[in-house]
Amino acid sequence: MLDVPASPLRLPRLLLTGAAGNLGRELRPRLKAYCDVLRVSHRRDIGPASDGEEVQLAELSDADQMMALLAGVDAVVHMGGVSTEQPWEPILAGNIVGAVNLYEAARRQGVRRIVFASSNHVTGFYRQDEVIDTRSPPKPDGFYGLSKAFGENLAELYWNRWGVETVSLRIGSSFAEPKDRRMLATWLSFDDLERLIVAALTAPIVGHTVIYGVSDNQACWWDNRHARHLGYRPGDSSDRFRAAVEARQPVIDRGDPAAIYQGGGFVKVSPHGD
Ligand code: 15L
Repeated sequence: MLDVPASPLRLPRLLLTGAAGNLGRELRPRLKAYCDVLRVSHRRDIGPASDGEEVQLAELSDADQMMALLAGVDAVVHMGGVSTEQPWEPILAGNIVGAVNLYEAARRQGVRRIVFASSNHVTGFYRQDEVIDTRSPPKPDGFYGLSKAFGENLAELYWNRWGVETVSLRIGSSFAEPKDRRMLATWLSFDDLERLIVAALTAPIVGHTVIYGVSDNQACWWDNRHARHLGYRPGDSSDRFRAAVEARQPVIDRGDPAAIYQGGGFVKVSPHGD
């Protein structure tokens, strides 16, 4: 958790969706420092509200529930929805219908800014020997990455047509520490995730900005120069884990698609279970 006594960011009411997910659980205590009231939401029970919180359960695919969820909210950190490769039906409900419901509710409730948890899997079929930026054409590595590309396009539409601002975070691998060699390049520490969200909420104007969510790793495939205006400065790097990760995984199979493409194992997960 960052030490934020003089944070310039203080929103009256901030909504966190997907509060019971992996990153939602990590963000829930952190985001409280940046708002008077943190509204936390998930589709299933997440227990009672603690100090400075209000809990409101909602199903992303239910337009009425989403409309109620966004009432009175100043900004949204949208971590809800499906976060791995899965069959089409749950992805359709959570990430396609759910995203449309979220943006339509934001438009009608007058919410000005959304921080959208997109994913590096929008561009997962670029190779690990390529460096890309946020204007490189999407190359999704599955239905999940495709749904996140849709979410980014939706954000672009709602900005151009209706002035709802979004920062789309193409999150790399946000875990306590990198788990394998790929994550030495894709790792985003929890503190850097917090820095990134604060930058996304604080920058005076963002329109629709896309940024890769990644720490200051020595090896990296993503160039964030088109998002410099956000002022995101990572404070962590995967380098201190390198020796341990390489010792754990000394050999890379160069014929394995997971070692060739940026999306890693996602490029070979079948959404059909075959
Ligand atoms: C993601 O988008 C997933 O939500 C997460 O579970 C990780 O697997 C991450 O990508 C990754 O690429 O490592």
